[in-house]
Amino acid sequence: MKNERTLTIIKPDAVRARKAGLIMAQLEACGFEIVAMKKLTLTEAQASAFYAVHQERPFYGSLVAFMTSGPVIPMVLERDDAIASLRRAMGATNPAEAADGTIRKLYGTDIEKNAIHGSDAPATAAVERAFFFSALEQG
Ligand code: 3AN
Repeated sequence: MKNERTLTIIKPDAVRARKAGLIMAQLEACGFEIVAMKKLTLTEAQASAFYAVHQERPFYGSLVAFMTSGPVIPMVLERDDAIASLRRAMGATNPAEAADGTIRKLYGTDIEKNAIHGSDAPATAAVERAFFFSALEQG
């Protein structure tokens, strides 16, 4: 889809490791425009709500604790086929299985602390963009 938008989050592990700038540069080199961006620390309630789809999974509590452990940098990204392109640029959920050169391979630590989030479908991208950014902020 032309000029598609998606939501990414630079996760607390990558922010803490001061890799946010490198990740943004890599995303821009991949052709993404950063349409909106902010830095914040999620509350437990906010992280629980964002990952509600995973609430029955055994890793949910740990994931929420990780995502609230420090600041995150959510961004709205735009390019053609943004959702699929971002998933490719991120690499597999488990950094050990991610392709060489992908963001998770380069900056992820393990399957939980994997540096970056990316929406997985148009419906979730719309919900996740609205979770962090108002219509005004997204232009
Ligand atoms: P992705 O982020 O690649 O779409 P999801 O949606 O399956 O992967 O998982 C959401 C997040 O939950 C992951 N980014 C990761 O931080 C965490 N996660 C996924 N699977 C596991 C697991 N088996 N153990 C711990 N954390 C996990």
